[in-house]
Amino acid sequence: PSVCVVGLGYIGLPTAAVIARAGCRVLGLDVSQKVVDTINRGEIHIEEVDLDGLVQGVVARGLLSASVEVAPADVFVIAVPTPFGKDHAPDISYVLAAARTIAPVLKAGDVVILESTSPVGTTEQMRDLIAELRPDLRIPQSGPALPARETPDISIAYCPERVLPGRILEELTNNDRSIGGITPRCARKALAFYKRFVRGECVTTDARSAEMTKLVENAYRDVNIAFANELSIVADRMGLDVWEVIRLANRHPRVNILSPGPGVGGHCIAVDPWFIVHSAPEETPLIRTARGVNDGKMHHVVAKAEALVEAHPEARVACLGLAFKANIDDFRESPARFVASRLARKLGSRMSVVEPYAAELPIEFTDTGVTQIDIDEALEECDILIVLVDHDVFRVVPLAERADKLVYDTRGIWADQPRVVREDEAKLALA
Ligand code: SAJ
Repeated sequence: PSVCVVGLGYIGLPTAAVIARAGCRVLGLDVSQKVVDTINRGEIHIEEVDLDGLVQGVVARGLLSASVEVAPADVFVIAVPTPFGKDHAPDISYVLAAARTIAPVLKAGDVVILESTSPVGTTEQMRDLIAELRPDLRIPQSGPALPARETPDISIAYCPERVLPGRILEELTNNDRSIGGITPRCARKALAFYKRFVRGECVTTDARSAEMTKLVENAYRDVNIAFANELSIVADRMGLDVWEVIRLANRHPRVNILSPGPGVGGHCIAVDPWFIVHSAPEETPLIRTARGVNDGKMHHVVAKAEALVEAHPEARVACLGLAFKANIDDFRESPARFVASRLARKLGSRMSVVEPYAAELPIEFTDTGVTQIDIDEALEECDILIVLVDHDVFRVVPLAERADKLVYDTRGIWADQPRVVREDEAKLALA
């Protein structure tokens, strides 16, 4: 089939490339002419492992091209952003805009699949909009199937992406997929499409269940990280090493505590739980509290780091990492960046940042006096090391090279290092 992928961002572009690699002719649609031009040159505008070579290959073979203009296709895959607006209300306007864009070129037999993370009911809203815009087409209705002779012209389904940044290409092919049809027939049509390029198992369900599944996956992770973050704050208060406690507890066959950190970043885990809370505000005290715990952890880390640097006014300070997680160059919604920029305002030229994945420091560090140095310079020049991201390049620094440093390791990468800041030290510092 010919395929049109709407939205060529972190999910859309890799998805378009993987579908093209499976031999389908793919048109990628984006609102940005610049993005379209970049892709048509066989280049990419985002960083993702092995994506450059793949896109170059499928563009060169004529299997993938990009455009700002929609064209007819057999399958439409929508992968546009669904941010939240005021009061954490989900904003599905990009999804509806995508439906408006494709509606004029839809024809009988087409399959429309929504992949964007969406509040429950979005696929039906998209269906209603298409029905309104194209009264000439028979659009599938939820509920009991139509009589056979009234088979709808269009199939509509929801199939969330669930890939991990940094492993997108691998997970796009190998992860299982939940495919939720507006009707069972819609789900089967979408299933046949995913079977072309997904090696993982494809499980069919209804659209609303598939929508909720995606939100639940990320809320589950958020709640579990919140548990770890809360433990780390409790351990600070009790003067315990949280890493030691977690390591020991995880030896229990049915316990698997995640890792505390400076907070939860990225564009999914800190966002998606709000979609559930917004749909059921009264019934979601746990999910809402978890969000609060994870956001609160950033402030806890700032306070603790400030106490440490204030206790050592002569010390030079290095913050290690700005990315939202390990080994990637994505600095948006990053708790590490939040903490470092708060400290920068206070410390100015006393502070440096080590971030091997950034060519230069983000805008908020301009005029603060903070410099960017590499890890070796930090080990030579700085007395206090504040670990904010667990990049592998930091992890491999041996104890001997940091033995004379004061370390605040928010990620536990140096949990072997006995000189983590304890509550008693912080109290001393505050006194
Ligand atoms: N984090 C911790 N402790 C942990 C694990 C993560 O503090 O033990 C932090 C990370 O440092 C980061 C944030 O949480 O700041 C999120 O990182 P992540 O690696 O857990 O997830 P993302 O945001 O990169 O990708 C998630 C994935 N969802 C799940 O694992 C349930 C991915 O599979 C989804 O496709 C993606 O969200 C998405 O697009 O929704």
